[in-house]
Amino acid sequence: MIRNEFIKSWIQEMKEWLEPEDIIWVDGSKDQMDLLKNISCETGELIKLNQDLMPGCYLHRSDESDVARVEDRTFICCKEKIDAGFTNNWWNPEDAMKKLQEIARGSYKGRIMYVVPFSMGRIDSDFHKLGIQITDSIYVAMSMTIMTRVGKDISKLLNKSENNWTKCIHCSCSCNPEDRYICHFPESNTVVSVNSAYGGNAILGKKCLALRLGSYMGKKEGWLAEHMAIFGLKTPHSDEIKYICAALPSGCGKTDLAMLEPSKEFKDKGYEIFCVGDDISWLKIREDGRLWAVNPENGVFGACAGISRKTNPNALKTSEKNTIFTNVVLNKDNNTVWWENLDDNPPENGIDWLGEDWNVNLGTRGAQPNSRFAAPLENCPCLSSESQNPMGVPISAILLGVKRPKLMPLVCEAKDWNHGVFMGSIMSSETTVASVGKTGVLRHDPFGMLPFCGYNMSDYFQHWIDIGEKLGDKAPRIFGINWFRTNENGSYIWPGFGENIRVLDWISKRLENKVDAIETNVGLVPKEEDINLENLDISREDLKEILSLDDNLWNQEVTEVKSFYSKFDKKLPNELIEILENF
Ligand code: OXD
Ligand code: MN
Repeated sequence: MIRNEFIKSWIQEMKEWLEPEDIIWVDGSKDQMDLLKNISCETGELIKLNQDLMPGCYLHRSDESDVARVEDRTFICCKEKIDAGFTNNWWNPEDAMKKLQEIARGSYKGRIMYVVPFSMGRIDSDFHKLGIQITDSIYVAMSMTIMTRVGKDISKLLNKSENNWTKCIHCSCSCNPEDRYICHFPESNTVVSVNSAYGGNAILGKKCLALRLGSYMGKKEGWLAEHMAIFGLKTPHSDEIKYICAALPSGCGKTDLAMLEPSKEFKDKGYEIFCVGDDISWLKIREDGRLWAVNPENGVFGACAGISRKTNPNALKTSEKNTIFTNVVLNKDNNTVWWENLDDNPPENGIDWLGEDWNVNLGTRGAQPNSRFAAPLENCPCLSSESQNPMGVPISAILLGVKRPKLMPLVCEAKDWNHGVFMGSIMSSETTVASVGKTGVLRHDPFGMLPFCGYNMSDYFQHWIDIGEKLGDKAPRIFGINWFRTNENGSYIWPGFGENIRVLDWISKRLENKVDAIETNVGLVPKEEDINLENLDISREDLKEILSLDDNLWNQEVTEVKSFYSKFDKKLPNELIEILENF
């Protein structure tokens, strides 16, 4: 029962604006979730899958035009344009709100307004943020229940929280791409998303609160909100599990890394990975002077494409129960799901993501390339025992990953914290299907945060430098990784997936000061003999190639980065400019 007067008057305001037929408060209970699932099966918004093989699993199909994040329609609506910075689309808050009010006025007519009180982060942690999402989409309401923490205890806490929670307004409207806007109002702690029900645009606790508004709050309150997976690494050469954060741009393998199953020989020797989170990390300095990370999410919103028993068995197992799939193939014969590359057994009688009869002989794709699953994090077979620790986990290393077929080495270490911040600031990577637009286009994506930093990026880099200064010698070490170097045929040279444990092994040995490295322009790269290639079908020559840096390409990169840096305002930190000028 909500008694908070701020919430009551906001709900009243929303009712007057959106004109719902009725209101349902979502309480996160299993009974209510079952009821919502039943209702959505009746309306056709969900399809019940084979409950013997996939208990609690459902399939949803989206509007054809609504399958990914829309960066060109995502706005930071703060008073001063400079506070959004040149990497964001800016919109004056009053004009933006006026337009959004027009678009969504009366749009809940004949529909139910689902009210979802939620928390990002555990509420028994000092590190959580409360929000209330309203939505007219039962699918979005259910997805929020999987991805965030929803429950009676959260409503109780909200009662005591006056106006200290994020207002998240979601209106599906007619899903018209021309009128699709994802707007963030950092100064009034509000998100408004209209005309999309795609997770990244509509599950507002995730990218909108935990990253865009989160990064803005973090800057003000002295912590970091990052697009990073978090995992524990156990090796036979240390008694201690080392916790690592990994920033990779969307669609470049954070989930695969966070749930990595080491290849057999490494597993047999005692290497293990424990997943804490696969997409977002909130980091703060705790009393011991170290940087600690929590995963503010409670679920995994994973990409299906590319996931198979070979590439990421743990993600596959994570999606085996209580999961909502979106835009995959329905196998009519056994009522299960399928997507390209899952296995060599495509359904003979399938229905594709558009709802049409389908089989491979048609030569078309069955699943949408950015098809997704939303699953409870607790399903993950390699979940870390620390994943629910309210304190989070202490971070020993930060990895910065890119998809660069020709340039960056397989792995290299930053010379120090500020050099690591420089490495993050110059990250460029190829675009993927996670956002609308061309894929495979190289673009600057500092720290993988280009679409998610809710304020001026010069200030963001400064914030990183300031955090490093406070951490001093307790700062995590920073490493660059690039699994994606290709040969002259365009094939990946490094096998990736479970074999990436070999690179993590080198990183862990660096952390324990067990191996030396060679200083190069990009940072400290491994000696070839320090990367274990035992039982791997890759030659020392190939390894040499992917550890190397082509001087010509590097010089071109420096020129390119200079031009990128010249777009920043005067607040771009001198520490970074000096590093660049030394090339
Ligand atoms: C995601 C993304 O879905 O980054 O996590 O787009
Ligand atoms: Mn992401």
